Amino acid sequence: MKSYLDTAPSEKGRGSKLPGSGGRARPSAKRLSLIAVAVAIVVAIGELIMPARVDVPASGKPFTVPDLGLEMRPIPAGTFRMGSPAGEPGRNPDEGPQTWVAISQGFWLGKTLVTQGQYQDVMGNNPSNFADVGDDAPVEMVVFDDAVAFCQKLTERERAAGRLLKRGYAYMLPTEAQWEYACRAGTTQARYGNLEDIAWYVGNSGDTTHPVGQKQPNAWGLYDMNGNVREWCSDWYGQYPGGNITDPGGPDSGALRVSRGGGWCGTANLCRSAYRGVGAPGDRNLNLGFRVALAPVR
Ligand SMILES: [Ca+2]
Repeated sequence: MKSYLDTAPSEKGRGSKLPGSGGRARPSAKRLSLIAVAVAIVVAIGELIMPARVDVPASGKPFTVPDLGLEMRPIPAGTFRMGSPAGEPGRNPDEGPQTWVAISQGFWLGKTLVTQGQYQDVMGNNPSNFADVGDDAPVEMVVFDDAVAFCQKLTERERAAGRLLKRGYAYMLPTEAQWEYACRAGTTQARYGNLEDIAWYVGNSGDTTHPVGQKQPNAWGLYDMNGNVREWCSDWYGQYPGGNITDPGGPDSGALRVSRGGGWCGTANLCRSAYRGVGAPGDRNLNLGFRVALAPVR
C-alpha cells in the first residue's frame, strides 16, 4: 500500500523511488558537495556584482557624503513666516509682504558652505580668490551655473555609488524659501543668534573668508548661514506674494538670481535671516559661494 507521502502530487510521475528503499531518493554525498560548490559560486558572483551595503540618507537623520566629507543636516517639513516685519532694523522693502510658507517635505541642507576642497574634488578646479585660506574655506568666485553644475555632478556621483536610494531626491541649490526656513530654524527675530557669535561679517572678518564651521551654528546645526560668503539659491528674483503658499520656487523666469546670507564684507544689516541678495546669474564675486540641499526634485 502506498503511503500518503508517496501519493503527494509533487512526487507523482517522477520515478524517484529506489528499489527497496520504500521512500524518496536521497542525494548522494557527491551531489551534496556539488550543490555546496554551486551555492558558493553564486554567493561569490553576487558579492562581485552587487555593491557593498552603503549608508544612504535616511529621513530625519544626518548624512555625510563619505568621499567628500560633506555633512548634511536633516530639515523637517514645517511652516514659517518668510520675510521680515516692517519694524525690523535694516529691513529692505523686498523682504515683504511677509508670507506664510509651508515646506511640505523634509530635506537636507549642507551643515557648512561648500568648501574649496570639496569643490576641487567634484569639479577639478578651484576658482576662489582666497585660496590661501585653505581647503576648508568656502569656495567663492563661482557663477550660478557653476553651483548648479556642482550639484548635478554630485548627484551623478552619489547615484553611481548607490547612495541616492530615496526616490525623487537629488542634490541641488536650496530654494530661497528652503534657505530662509532652515536659517531661521524656528526663530522669528532678525538673526538666529548674536551677530558676533554666529557670523563672519565686515565687523570681524579681517577682510577675508574663514574656514567653515568656526562660528556658532543655529538650532538645526547649520553654520555660517549668516556671514562668511553669500549663498546662491535656485530662485529667480521676484516679489513675495503674501498670504499662504506651499513649496515656492520663485518666478518661472527672470533676469536676476537670489543669493542669501550676507558675507565677510557684508554689514550687520545684510547678515539677517530675511535679507535678500540679488545679482545676475553670471556674477562672480569673492563673497559669493553656495551650500547644497538634498531635496525632492522640483
Ligand atoms: Ca552665509
